[in-house]
Amino acid sequence: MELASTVYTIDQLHKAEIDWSLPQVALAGRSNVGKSSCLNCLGNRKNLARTSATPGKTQSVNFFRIRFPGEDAAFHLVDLPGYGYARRSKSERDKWAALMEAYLSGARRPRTVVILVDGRHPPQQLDVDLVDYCRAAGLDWLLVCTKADKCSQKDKTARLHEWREVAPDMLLQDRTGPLFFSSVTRQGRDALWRKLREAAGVPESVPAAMPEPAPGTAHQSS
Ligand SMILES: Nc1nc2c(ncn2[C@@H]2O[C@H](COP(=O)(O)OP(=O)(O)OP(=O)(O)O)[C@@H](O)[C@H]2O)c(=O)[nH]1
Ligand SMILES: [Mg+2]
Repeated sequence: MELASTVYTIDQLHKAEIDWSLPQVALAGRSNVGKSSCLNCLGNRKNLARTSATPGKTQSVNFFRIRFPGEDAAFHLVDLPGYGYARRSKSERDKWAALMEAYLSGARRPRTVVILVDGRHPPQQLDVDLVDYCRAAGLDWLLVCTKADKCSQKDKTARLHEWREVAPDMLLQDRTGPLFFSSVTRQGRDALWRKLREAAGVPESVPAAMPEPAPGTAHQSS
């Protein structure tokens, strides 16, 4: 996994030398929900994407190129700046909204938006708005509940019910409900990788069928 491009403005988005032939899967969610930490956990790296306890750390759209050892297929995992950080000025929020709109509705938009929400809290209006936006824009989306290490079983059950209520269409994509993920314990990491690959259209290769035993070597029962 490597940082391929960083984009701060709509102008840069149009001019950036990004390999647009690769599928893109974007990580979106409120500031501080753990998008950049999730990316670092996926990539087994500490500081590939910059994280911070102060919300509003990621201010740019960051394209990370993913390629698996021994495979030709590649895709971009895209770390997005978060929304809902109250201490941002109106002009900063407007700039964020314009950049998101340009990216998510442009011709080079992502295939799938992974919507990260904090597993400790019920659905927030801004998260539901993003789900609605994806629906209206015809973008595939999937839900990931972050900070699972801080979620009790009660939290998890509650989230499952609440999100099924808010987004019953989630069941079409995701029969088991939201995925719980922790970048601290790495819970859900393998499952998330599988989902990301599926979303990018580069599913894990199915192991080849077991080779036929060579003649004469088959076990003979006596
Ligand atoms: N306990 C716990 N803390 C987490 C987890 N993921 C992230 N954090 C913490 O949450 C804070 C925010 O993490 P970031 O990854 O920077 O969040 P972000 O969504 O990229 O935030 P912005 O860039 O501001 O949009 C940091 O202090 C992280 O250490 C997690 O799975 N468990
Ligand atoms: Mg970030």
